[in-house]
Amino acid sequence: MMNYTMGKGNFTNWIVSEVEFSPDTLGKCESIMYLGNGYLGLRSATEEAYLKETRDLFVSGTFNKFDENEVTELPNLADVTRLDIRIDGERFSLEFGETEDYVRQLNLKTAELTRTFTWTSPKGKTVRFHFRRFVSLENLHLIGMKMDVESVTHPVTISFDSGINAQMSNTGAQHFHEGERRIFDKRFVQLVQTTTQSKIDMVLNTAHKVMVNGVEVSEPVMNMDRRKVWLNFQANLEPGDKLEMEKVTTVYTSRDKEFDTPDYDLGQLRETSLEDLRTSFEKGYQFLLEEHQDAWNRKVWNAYNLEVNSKDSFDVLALRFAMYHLTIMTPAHDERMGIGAKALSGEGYKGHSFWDTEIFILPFFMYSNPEVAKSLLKYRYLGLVGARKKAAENGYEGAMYPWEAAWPTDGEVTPVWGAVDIVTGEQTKIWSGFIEQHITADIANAVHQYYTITGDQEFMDEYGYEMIFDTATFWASRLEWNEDKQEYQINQVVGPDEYKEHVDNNAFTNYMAHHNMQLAIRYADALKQENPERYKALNNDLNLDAAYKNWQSKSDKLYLPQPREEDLVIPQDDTYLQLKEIDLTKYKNQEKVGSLFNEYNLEQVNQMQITKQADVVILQLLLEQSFSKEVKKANFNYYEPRTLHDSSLSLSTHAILANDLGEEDLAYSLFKRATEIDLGPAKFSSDHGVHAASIGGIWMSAVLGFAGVRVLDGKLRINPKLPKHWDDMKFTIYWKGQPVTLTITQSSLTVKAENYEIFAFETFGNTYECKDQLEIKINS
Ligand code: IFM
Repeated sequence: MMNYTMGKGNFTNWIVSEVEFSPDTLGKCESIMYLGNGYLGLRSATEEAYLKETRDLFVSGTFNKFDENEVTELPNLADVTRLDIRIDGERFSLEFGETEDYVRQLNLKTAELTRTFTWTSPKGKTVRFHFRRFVSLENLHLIGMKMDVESVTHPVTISFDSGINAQMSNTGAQHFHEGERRIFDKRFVQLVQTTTQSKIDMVLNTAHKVMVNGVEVSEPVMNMDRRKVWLNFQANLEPGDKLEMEKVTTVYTSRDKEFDTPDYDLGQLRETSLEDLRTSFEKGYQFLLEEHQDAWNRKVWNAYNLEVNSKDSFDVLALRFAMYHLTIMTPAHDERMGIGAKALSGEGYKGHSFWDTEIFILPFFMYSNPEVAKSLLKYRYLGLVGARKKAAENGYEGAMYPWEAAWPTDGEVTPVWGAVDIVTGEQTKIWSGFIEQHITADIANAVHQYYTITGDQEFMDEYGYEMIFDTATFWASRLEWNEDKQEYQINQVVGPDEYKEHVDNNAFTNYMAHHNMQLAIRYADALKQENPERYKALNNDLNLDAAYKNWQSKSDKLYLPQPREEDLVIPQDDTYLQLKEIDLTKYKNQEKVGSLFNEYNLEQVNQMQITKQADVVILQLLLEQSFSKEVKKANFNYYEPRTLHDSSLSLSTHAILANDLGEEDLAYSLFKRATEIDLGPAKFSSDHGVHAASIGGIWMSAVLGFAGVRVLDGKLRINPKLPKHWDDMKFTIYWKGQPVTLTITQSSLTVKAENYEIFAFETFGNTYECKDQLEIKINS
């Protein structure tokens, strides 16, 4: 059971707590309380093992393909968190005996996980446990753990096994060769393993310090087994005695930038990682934790100074939860890596990146930490290799981005088979990898957004233009000419609404493809004028002169579904509005997403006006200038009742649109639902990992939604409309490189140019110039 209000004093609204243990709902806290730093992701499984646990440790970018018939995935590394504890010979488990005062907490501010409780064994011996853990933001390779045990009622003998356990898998798929184990100086345990196909070496080192009442206990018993190396410690405790165990681990891989070089040497990797462990171990848990906490303050909380005063403190916690997760999910250290749809918190979606990054996560970084946004876009630039491969394989030109991406050069990695078809009993085919193509335009749009917000010309020259041009070339080759209608169309696709497969002219896809080609035309025109040398070079590589003619002639004739005359509704695709309708009440009120599939299979759902997630509605957010307020309202009102929000990407989009449309109460309630996707009380929704995009959506709902921050026609626009529950909010965004602090109340907007550089913005139709600080009255 969750509790959200246990944080007191400096930690008010910083603490997520679990106050009752249940061995049947382990996935929830394992995921939402996971620890990481963008390099490592450590799922928060309990120290003692349970049947339904999922114990995962990932290193970003270390993809491996288990066999020919499976797609590449992030392998689950050896585990260092499990402790097999015995009290007077009885196995410690919360499934036996009695537990009191159980609290597990993730402190978002310090990024430390703690767990405390008093346990009385079946034989009546009471001990008090206190576990602590962090994954360092200061040293990305480092994991710190601590266990304190106090005997309360009886003299007891405590024994525990701890080490490195590589008897792990990704739900059965074993990604590593057996490897090599070694214990140095009876203390420093090392495991070296190599992935089976990508041949990435991983080195884990761990060391323990075990003390009773401050005195280190004698040498442990050393053990090795197949894929496992561990130490056994034993100590006698009188009532009041305290055992303290510190365990420090380092993780390095041959994919780390500094080792992924032509003169790579495994010996050097082992040496460096062991040396790091020896040095870190000397510092001790508390010192390492303080270094880590300083890093969180410096890099995160002082940098992302988002403050909200809400009558409902859960809102504040949820925004902090979002920023915590946005930090730990992002491999900011390496532009060869993207963000997984389940972050680094679970095996769901195999660590693959989707459009989730560009549409739902990048806005946070573009406005709050543009350097990280750049790194994430460079990942897509490196992905041009895979995108060109995919285009060529499908008979197209240019760059066709994979629906699911792993290592940048891999190309398409979407699995082909999915969940059970409840009618046929067969596996459902996943069509997204073949025909969910809008991601290509989503990425081009993100490049454009990044450039508009940051003005980063160097990025455009080196990477951005090429991405926008070659994606436009893909679309030009993808369009199909309809002779009868004398127009281009895009047929046989899946749009954002994945409940409609093989549709023609999905509005989102057509508009975004058109936008992609128009961007290419605009940028090519500008580049010819402003940097003819660069244009010439790109023209040589990409045959731009010919491509330009294609973009122009074809985009002009691309069919863009228009609002119907009678009700202004834009057809989601050519057939949607003619499909039958069913009563969706029970699915709209469902406890668990996807309940529709208990009664229908996808083929049947394909024939009904049921939308999985924002489709036309998200189009109206991304290309908002293309649609009038009346059209937006009509489409929101038409599609929302038909949308089940069965994808976590849906609610935040609807919250933002609802706020734009003046439906403030609805907007706030949709925002609340979005904040609860992972953080809320639902027990199983995060089992396979957190919903990275929805977490980005929480931030978007606040900043793009309630604060009304947008880029329109290349200009900054700020139309705030705070929920009634919020007294004020304050945050800093970067506009063209300058930090700009916005303070918003129910009746005013204050804009402060932190570097005193003059800039213009628009608020409710008026243009302002600010070079210092400006306060504007707004109507509440
Ligand atoms: O990218 C999303 C998609 O839009 C809906 N299904 C889940 C994917 C990963 O989050």
